[in-house]
Amino acid sequence: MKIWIDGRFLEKSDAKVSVFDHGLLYGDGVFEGIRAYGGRVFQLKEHVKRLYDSAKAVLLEIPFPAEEMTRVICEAVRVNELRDAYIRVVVTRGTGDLGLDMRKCKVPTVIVIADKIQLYPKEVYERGLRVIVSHLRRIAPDTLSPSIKSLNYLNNILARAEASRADCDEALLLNREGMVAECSGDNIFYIRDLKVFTPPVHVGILEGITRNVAMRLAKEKLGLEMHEQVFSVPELYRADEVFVTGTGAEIIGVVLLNGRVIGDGKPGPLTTSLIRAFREYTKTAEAGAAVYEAVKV
Ligand code: PXG
Repeated sequence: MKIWIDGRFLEKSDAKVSVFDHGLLYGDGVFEGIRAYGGRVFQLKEHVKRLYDSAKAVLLEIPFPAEEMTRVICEAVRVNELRDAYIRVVVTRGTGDLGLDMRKCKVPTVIVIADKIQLYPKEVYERGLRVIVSHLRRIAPDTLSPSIKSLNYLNNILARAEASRADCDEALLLNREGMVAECSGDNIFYIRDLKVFTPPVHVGILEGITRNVAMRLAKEKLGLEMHEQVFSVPELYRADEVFVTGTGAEIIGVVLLNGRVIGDGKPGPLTTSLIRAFREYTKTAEAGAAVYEAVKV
């Protein structure tokens, strides 16, 4: 596997960062997780845009323009001869000294990893996700905005660990007001009476790219009403269907929440239709940049 780091492709064993990199020392940096389906990088423009927005928000200047990042991401897929892939783009503050001062970090470290995708096992899509509500609150927008995809993921990781220890797959986090925010690595939706609901961005969530696609497909392909609305946990208990969206998960039905069975305990019919619509969409030209076709032109 070849990894792009600071301007060149290196073998995995040679692709290394300094122990003085502030990404390691402080989680000072931003990242994106992106999928490729059949040689198409899914929602590439949207992911690159979010990366540059995240970087800007933390005063991190990526040392080349978005167009070049787009090219590097496609090249990383091609060099590794991947079609279905998981791509991780990481931009750290770079190497500095042991202090917090970002001015000591002169050059950001930029890493693009394109690897084989490890899908959730098929049975997870079939049996559905078991979720707990975490005791941890989602980090507040006035502390570190969850809309910034930063390298500080301990809030999410500790919530996920809580889920694992409770023999569940995912953890749902509430905001400081106790309203539903998002899961450790996914956005959350519910369906009731043919209407679809998801928390608005101001609740304090990552504006998921899969979330935005799912919202569009629910409206356009399934003909459902879509509402971005603030809600609390009991509304999920009485929902017809609950599902999560994310680059890793794509779309997965939730069947158990804090010990309450959702719907009839299986992924719901509309969720299943939405998963089908999503899979179809990933194959379309509109869904993302075709990295192998790009070579020919
Ligand atoms: N909320 C949070 C906190 C996330 O980290 C999402 C929502 C969904 O966003 P996208 O844009 O991916 O639809 C995420 C992203 C994994 C994995 O391995 C998950 C994410 C990122 C990277 C890896 O499960 N979730």
